[in-house]
Amino acid sequence: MFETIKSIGEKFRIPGKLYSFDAITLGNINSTYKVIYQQENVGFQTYLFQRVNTVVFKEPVKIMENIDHVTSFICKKYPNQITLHFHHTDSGEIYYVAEDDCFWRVSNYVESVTFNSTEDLSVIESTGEAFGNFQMQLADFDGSILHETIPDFHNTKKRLDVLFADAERDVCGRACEVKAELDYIQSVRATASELSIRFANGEIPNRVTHNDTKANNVLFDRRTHRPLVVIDLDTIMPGMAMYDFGDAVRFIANTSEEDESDLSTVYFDTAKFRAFARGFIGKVKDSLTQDEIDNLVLASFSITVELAARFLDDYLVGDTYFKCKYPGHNLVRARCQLKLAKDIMNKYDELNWIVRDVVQNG
Ligand code: GN1
Ligand code: MG
Repeated sequence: MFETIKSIGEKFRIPGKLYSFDAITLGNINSTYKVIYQQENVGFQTYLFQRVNTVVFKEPVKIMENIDHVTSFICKKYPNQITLHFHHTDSGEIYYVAEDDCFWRVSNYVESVTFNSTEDLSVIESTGEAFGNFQMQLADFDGSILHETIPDFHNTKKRLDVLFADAERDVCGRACEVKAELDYIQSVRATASELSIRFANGEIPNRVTHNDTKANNVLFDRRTHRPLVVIDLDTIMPGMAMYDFGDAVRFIANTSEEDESDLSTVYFDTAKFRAFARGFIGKVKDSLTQDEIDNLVLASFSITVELAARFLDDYLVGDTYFKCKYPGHNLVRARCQLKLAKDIMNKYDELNWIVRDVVQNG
């Protein structure tokens, strides 16, 4: 790997001598490395190297175009804000396709800390502020210039249709193991699909959204724990604002990890939900419609069921999409998300009440 990293660094004209590299294993799709160079007169300089998963992102050049548009826009509008900068190759591109067809990009490394899970409600509120702010900053960005890099990425109805079609085909012979999960998803299929159907019919505003609002996609200052920058811009596309909210709370308000196998520890934490809602809604409430606000909880439920369906589907077709750390990892992930979805449903009225209270009283 050292030789690969070294040769990629050369393509991006990184000066100095490659000193060390470490894999960052948080993502489920791309491969990311923190790479340190020793440079004359500068000392140690850190970069982020990423190999984009081209099975998932079939047109990676389009992703880079999207990212370029969005980061340039933010950079121009808010020149003092930290943004991601991508390095150019000799031929002036912000990516490099190696001989083995691997797609590489190199950006600045922002010294920071991220939170996978935290009990600190003020960090959770700040995460909400960061994603809400991100959406606000892009409110006047022309979304029509963005490519839809993964078509129907958050089209819950289609995701569920795919799941049931794959369960029918059952290429790995695993469908018999997941009958209970399929039955549950079938029982909530209409409810979980509702918003995506309304969105497709043009009844819900089409906004520029992040589409992967996990808490660890916000970088925080190590000392002050204030948000510095929102990262992972691969899935920036037109979408539903409330799904960004929902995706964030299904991750941050989980009392356990996203892939917890001990389901007795998996709950949807209402205090964490309130903290995130305060941060997010505080930033976006004047731009969201009443209908969007009224459906934030349904969106949280829907995207949780959607992700469960995506994990379950990947399990059924033989684990080809998400990186797995052990056999059955996708099934564990799916069960965890389903447990969470059920708990959101149990707390549905309380969560809606919290949203109303946050909108009125902050
Ligand atoms: C994937 O690789 P990562 O962690 O950024 C996935 C998201 C899922 C997430 C679940 C392009 O994101 O949609 O919510 O895993 N990204 C893609 O952890 O499918
Ligand atoms: Mg991502």
